[in-house]
Parts: sequence; structure tokens; C-alpha cells
Amino acid sequence: MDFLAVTKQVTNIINDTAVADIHTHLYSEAFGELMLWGVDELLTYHYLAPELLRLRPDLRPQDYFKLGKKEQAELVWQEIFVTHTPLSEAARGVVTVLHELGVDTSEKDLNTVRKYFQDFSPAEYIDKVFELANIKSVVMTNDPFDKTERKVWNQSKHQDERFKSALRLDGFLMNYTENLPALHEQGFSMSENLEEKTIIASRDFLKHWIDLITPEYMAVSLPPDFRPDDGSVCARLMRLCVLPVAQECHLPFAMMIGVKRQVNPELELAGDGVGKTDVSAIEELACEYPDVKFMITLLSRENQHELCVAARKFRNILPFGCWWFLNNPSIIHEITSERIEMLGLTMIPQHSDARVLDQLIYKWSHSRSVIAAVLAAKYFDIMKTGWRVTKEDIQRDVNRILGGRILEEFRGG
Ligand code: HDL
Ligand code: ZN
Repeated sequence: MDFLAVTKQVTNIINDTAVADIHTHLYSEAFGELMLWGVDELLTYHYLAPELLRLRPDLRPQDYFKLGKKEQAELVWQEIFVTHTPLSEAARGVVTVLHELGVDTSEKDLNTVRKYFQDFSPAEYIDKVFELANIKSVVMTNDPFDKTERKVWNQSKHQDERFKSALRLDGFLMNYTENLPALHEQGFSMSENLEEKTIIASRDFLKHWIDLITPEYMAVSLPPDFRPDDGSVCARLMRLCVLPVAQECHLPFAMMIGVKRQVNPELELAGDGVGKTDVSAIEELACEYPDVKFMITLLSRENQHELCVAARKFRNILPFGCWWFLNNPSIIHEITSERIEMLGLTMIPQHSDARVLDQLIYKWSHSRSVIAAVLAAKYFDIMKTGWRVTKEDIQRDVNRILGGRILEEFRGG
């Protein structure tokens, strides 16, 4: 089989395999206004705000953010999609979504485009997007301190099994003191000085939420200078509470490291930056806690190769995704290549990080084509020697890295 034929076969299998998307900010319909969808949400995605502001030096960020969602969307549409060409990954993504929905992309009148979305109920649109993007399931990001979320969970309203949960611990690990009143309100009497009573209560807090939402994993996003031994509340709670509970409940712990929060506060949610982290911190934890499964995604491109090396040293490290500023075709290609070259298929190449339901369409369309190109080249490298690779082999491999198999193994293994 020549390279083109291999590429075609791999591409077809990847496109036809329903994806288990292991990190998103999506919500099922039960979560009401937390579920974001439609063209105005696509246009006001926080990735596009900085791109608009770069095109409009006369526009103050605070004036943009003061506008209503529709006005914000109209500004973004006019500047990025009408006055200029939507070539950035986030802008191109909107064009991909419209195209795959069957909206005429030569239509530059936003009100005409908006009409397409008016025909759908949220439930119908979820079905439409999951079908178009060929998605099996998505993992949400669930915040135990979010009052709206908490109400939905406590009323057992969330029933859509396509939306799995993840227990996000930023509010617990990174904002513990500020959230003490919320912890008391939930019935967990804890204090600042992390004495024995507090540690027992904080483990009970985690186990309460694990029982309530049955998460795929626990997760936290951490700054570039994260150290597990710096005596911080975060490090102490991680060791005294999170890691013992992860081990006891056989739950992976996802550490998402490298976010410089609010580098430019004027940009609000779009104001976070990136920093290189010290991968030895991850190696130390993986070594000290061999029974805990660490899912790791790092935000800095410069950390990716050393993360692959760390994962070779510790099989309880599972690298996943091309996160946030890395979720661009040129970088996905580089990261996926070095992961396969050093880890074979013992990693999860991608997650969407989608915040708006429709984004599943473009984030997975763009990533599938890059991952297919890399994988096809790797198969072809061995097929050139006469090594046989069957369609079934490729399907088995794709089920593993995109169909959710590897996380099942990692959780249960
Ligand atoms: O912390 C995270 O999970 C990040 O993905 C942030 O939510 C970030 O704002 C984002 O949406 N990145 O894509
Ligand atoms: Zn995220």
C-alpha cells in the first residue's frame, strides 16, 4: 500500500471512530444557562476577544466587555470575519463549524447566519453536534463551589450519560482560604491551619463530591512555579488530602500545569498567560506516589519533550492533550509526533477543551486531520520494511488513543 492509501485508510478510521473527549468545559442541558451553544457564543469565545482587540486599538477592553453578548458577537464578526480574513485557529474554527453545519459561508450577514440556530432546541442541538463531530462522550469540568452546578447535582437532574464528570479542585487547592465559608456552608467544618480534624473533613468533602458526581478523575490547574514541597496550602492539601483520596478511590489525578493566571486582567477570562514549569515536580510526585495515576497536560510547548521523558520513567504518568495555546495544527503535529516516537500509543493525543458545544465540530475536525497525518506517517515508516499493519490493527490503536480505551485502562489498571 502506498503512503496515500495508508493516509486515506488511517483518516477514514479516525473520522469513523467516535471520540471520548476527556477534557471540556461543556455542560449537558440539565445545567441550563451553563450550557453554551450557537453562533453568538462561538463569536464571543474568549480566544477571539484578544484577536478583536488587536484589530481595534481604539477599542478599550473594558468597553468591549461591557457590551451585551450580541453586540460583542457583532463586533467580532465585523472585524475578524468581514473586514479581515479569519485565518487564526479560533477564527477558522468558527468557519469550519458553519461549513460543517451546512451554513453558507459566503453569507456575511450575521443575522442571516443566526437564523440557522433558531430552529434547534438545546437537546436537538446536542444530538446534532455529537453526530456531526462523531463524539462518544465528553468530560465536563465540574466545580464543587459553583452554586448553579451544585443545585443541579443535588437535584439529580443531570442524566445525559454522554456528559461525564470531572471533579475540578482549583477552588479547593488554589483558593482554600477564600472558600472556607463555602466549605462550612456545605457542612464541612475546616480551618486554615490544616490540623487533623480539618484534614479528615477535607477528605470527607472530596469523597462527598466523588459519590455525588462519580467523576472520571480529579483535576487542578496549577501555575508554572508549582512545587509539591513548598509548604504551600496547595501542596499540603494535595499530599494530605487529594492524593490519599485518589489512591483510596482509584481515581486518576489530572494536573494541568503552566497557567500564569491574569497576566493581563483587562482581558478577563482571556487574560491568562503561559509559563514553563519544572517537570521534576511531576517526577517527584509520580515516584513518591506509585499507586496514584497522574494525568498530566502542560501548557508550555517547551515542556512537552521532557514530559514524554518523564512518562517513560514513570508509567503512572499519562500525558494528555495539546492544551489551550498548544491546540494549533502546527504544534499538535509536533507534540503528537514526539509522543508516538517516545511513548508509542500510551498517551492520549488530544482533548478539545471546548467551552461552546459547537466547538466540538471544529476542534475535533482540525485535530483528527493532524493526528491522522502523523499516525499514517508512523505506520508507513514500519510498513516500508514489510511489517504488516491491518485495518483491524489501526482500528484497535485508534480505539485506544481516541476512543477512550486508554483512560479506562489507566483508571482500572
Ligand atoms: O483551566 C483550564 O481548564 C483551561 O482550559 C481554561 O479553562 C482556559 O480558559 C481555556 O478555556 N482554555 O482553552
Ligand atoms: Zn480547560
